[in-house]
Parts: sequence; structure tokens; C-alpha cells
Amino acid sequence: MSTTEQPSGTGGPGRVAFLDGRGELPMLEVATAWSTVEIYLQGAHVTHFRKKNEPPLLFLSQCSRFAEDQPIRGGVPIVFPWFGPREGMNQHGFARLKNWELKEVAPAPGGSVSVRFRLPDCPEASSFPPFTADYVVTVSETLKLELIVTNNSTTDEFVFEDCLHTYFEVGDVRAVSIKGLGGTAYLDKVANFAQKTETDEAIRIASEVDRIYVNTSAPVEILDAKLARKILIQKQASLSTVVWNPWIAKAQQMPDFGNEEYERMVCVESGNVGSNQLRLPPGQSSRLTVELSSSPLR
Ligand code: TA6
Repeated sequence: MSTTEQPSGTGGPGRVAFLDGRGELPMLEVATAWSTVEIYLQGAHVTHFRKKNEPPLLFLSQCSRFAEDQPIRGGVPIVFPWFGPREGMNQHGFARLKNWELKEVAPAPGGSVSVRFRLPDCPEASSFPPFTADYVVTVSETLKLELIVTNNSTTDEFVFEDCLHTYFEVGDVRAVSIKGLGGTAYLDKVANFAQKTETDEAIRIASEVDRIYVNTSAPVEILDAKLARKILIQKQASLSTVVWNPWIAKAQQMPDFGNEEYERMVCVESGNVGSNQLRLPPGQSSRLTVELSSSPLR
């Protein structure tokens, strides 16, 4: 283990440590004056973010696998370069299974810490135009996540989907409302991809929910009555928001997810999927940005 002390700013020094995480997978632990974060190199996967004096913001399954080539269940899987199934390939792309390279640890003024990762070259990438994918995690009182994709081709468009598949920890999903999607069109995956429009200003969850909201850049709030917490999800360069809770039957079918854990989580995911997939011209970059913050619910 090695530890790096970062210069102090008004928020105090940040600390970054390299550790063996679960399953002996390499992991980075970042501590700032406000919060702690854990990031696995596999998938550049943020598994933990906790502000001082608050419960964790991110849900992580007790049954998650921590093994090479197996996705981690919880935290923030990076879904890229496709979302959902693809014939003969892994669901949700290959980015979440690769060991990302740690490129930079940068203390910022005021005590926050930014860490930058890069997706390594891999055989699966060869069916796409040449590209680079960087992921910058900035830890402070908030958690800021940026997925920067650059099309390095001089001739071809790069068509892809991206999504930060964020699992949030909640006290009781039945006591949660999700605001910000009223009036938005969505595909209802539990109704055979039926096209619908959200009629509720405050979405409540009382059965399986798997919805792809499209053409929305709106921020989303998760109001959690049991934990008395409001989570704010702000995003840029994202036109899709996915809301998912597997509920009882699906939870029982997932080997890496506890039977009762659906009660303590909800996924609100930000990205560009389905009809919002990105078409990046040669030489251009996209920068999907998601910032997570929380405050007491009054
Ligand atoms: O984003 C929702 C979703 O696509 C669901 O349909 C569900 O399958 C979930 O992702 C989890 O996928 P995973 O491959 O991680 O089991």
C-alpha cells in the first residue's frame, strides 16, 4: 500500500491510498475533508461514496462478485460502448470489465481530489473506430463523474451509447419519490418496451421498474423519507435517464444480489442510450458529466 498526501487547501488535505480491495482486486481509496470514496481499477468502478456523518450514498450489494471479468453489483458501473444486450457480447459493454489505467491523481484548490483513468486498448474495441475513453472522478462534498470519449478516427463516425449506471442507497424504496421526470417520454422495459409518457411528478416504486427516459437533460432528485435525505443528480451531455429497481422476483433471480436488497436501492442512471445514442464525428469528443450531492430532507 502506498499513500499520497495532497497539498492542503481550504478543505484540508486529500489522501489517496492504493489497496488490495475485495477479491484482491486493486482499489483506490480517496479521502477528503468531506467524504471518502473507493474506486476499483476494474471498470474504474466507484463502489463507495460517503459524506462524513451521512450513510453511504451508493448502494453496493452484499452479494456482489469481486472477481476478474465479473461485473460489480452496485456503485457506478460504467456502461460503454453499448447499453443492454448485444448479440454474442457482454451486456452493457466491455468497459466495466476492463482494468482501467490510472493516469493522474490531481489535488485541486480547496481540498478536492481528481483521479483520471483511461480504458486500455482491448480486442473488443477493434470493431469500433479508434477512440480513447477517459474517466475523471472528482471527490469533495460532491461526487463528480466525467466520461470523456474521443473519436480518434480521421474518417469515421463513432456511434456508441454511454451510461453511468448509478445505484443509490435508500432507507426503504417504498418511501422514496423521484422527481424531475414528469412529462418525459420513456420506454417501459417491463411492458415490452412500450412507449409511454411519465404522468407523475413524483415517481413512487411499488413493483419492478425498468424505464429508459429519453430526450431529458433535467436534474433528478431522490427524496428519501426514511433516511431523511435528498439526493440531487445533475448532469451534462446526457439525454437519457434510466430508472431501475428489480423488485422481488428479479432480485431472487440475480445470483449477485440479495433477495431483500431491492428495498435498499434504486438506480437512477445518466447517459445517452437507445434513440439518444451518440454519433461522434471524426476528431470530436463527448463529455458525459454527472454530479451527485445530498442534503437533509426537510
Ligand atoms: O439499467 C437497467 C438495466 O439495463 C436493467 O434492465 C437490468 O438488467 C440492469 O440494467 C442490470 O444489468 P446487469 O447487466 O448489471 O445485471
